[in-house]
Amino acid sequence: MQITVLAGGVGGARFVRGLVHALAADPALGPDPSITVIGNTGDDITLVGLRVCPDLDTLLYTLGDGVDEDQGWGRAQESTRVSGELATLGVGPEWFTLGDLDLGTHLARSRWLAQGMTLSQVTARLADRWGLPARGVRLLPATDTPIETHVVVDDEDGGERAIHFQEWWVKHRAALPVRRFTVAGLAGATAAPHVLDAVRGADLVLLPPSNPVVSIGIILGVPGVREALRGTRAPVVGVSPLLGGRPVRGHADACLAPLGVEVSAAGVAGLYADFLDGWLVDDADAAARYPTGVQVRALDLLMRDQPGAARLARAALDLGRELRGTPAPVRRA
Ligand code: FO1
Repeated sequence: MQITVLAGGVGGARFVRGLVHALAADPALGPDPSITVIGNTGDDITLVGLRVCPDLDTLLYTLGDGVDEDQGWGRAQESTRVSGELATLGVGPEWFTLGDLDLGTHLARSRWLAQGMTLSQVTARLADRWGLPARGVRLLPATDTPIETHVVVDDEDGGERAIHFQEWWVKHRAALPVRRFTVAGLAGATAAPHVLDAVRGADLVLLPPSNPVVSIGIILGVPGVREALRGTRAPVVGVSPLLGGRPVRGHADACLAPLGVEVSAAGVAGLYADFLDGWLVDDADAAARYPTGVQVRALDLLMRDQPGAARLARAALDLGRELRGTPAPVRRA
């Protein structure tokens, strides 16, 4: 069973880990399941001369059991001696902390890129280091073309200026009103190798509760991806990132409002309506109106812990089976 997931950020990584656990615990869900994760790269930023890929690294560390569980990003047992020295030297933004172990990832990635490797090749090496293939997981960047999400905000004298997404997200905690998002490099980007095939040839496509604008939205903006989703024979099942009009985590609300999209599970489903087949929402949002043709299932949407993430992943797998016309496996009590 080929499952393809479009993911970014902490919620997406936790959902994918739940999916890995659900499939391992329940072989009836699909023979030799293989998961291809298409990771968002719009968050990427160059800092102190190093290429940092926050969403890819969050997926690597989470799926490789090396993530700082409380933060949801960065390495467990991390130290910040180097960033402390950089701060003393007045180098690099103080609002974005690069841990010592995390710097190892960025140094290796930057070195390999400088030697001419593509981001896909670099990501495959990092995935090997984190044992992803042994878990049946292939991690692909959405594109090997460098892209960056920038946020256009008001400047002091009534004009506007663009800041990097990470500055808006981390330094300003998404509190600066957004005029619009722009993604440098996206229009001319090429989907990374195997990305379009992973969508077209999937038995099931899943959209975890990642940010619909700056994570999933960026992946959808890579030329060819949206068309592949519209054309795939696989059911496309998504999980709402909003519960009762609020994001479970992060700032999806601050991203949707500037787009004029209703900040609700229904509003996000509307963003995906041209390819979405199934939509998991919280019980609190069960009564809302959803796009016609989308099968909606309500449940407790919160992933409180890893078993909770596996439960949510199982619900998505079950809805996918239902949509494909095969009954959900009879689960042991
Ligand atoms: N998030 C923060 O709130 N503060 C940080 O200093 C920070 C550093 C950081 C370093 C590496 C990395 O991969 C992620 C980091 N993040 C930090 C999280 C990051 O901003 C978000 O996880 C994603 O970009 C949003 O999906």
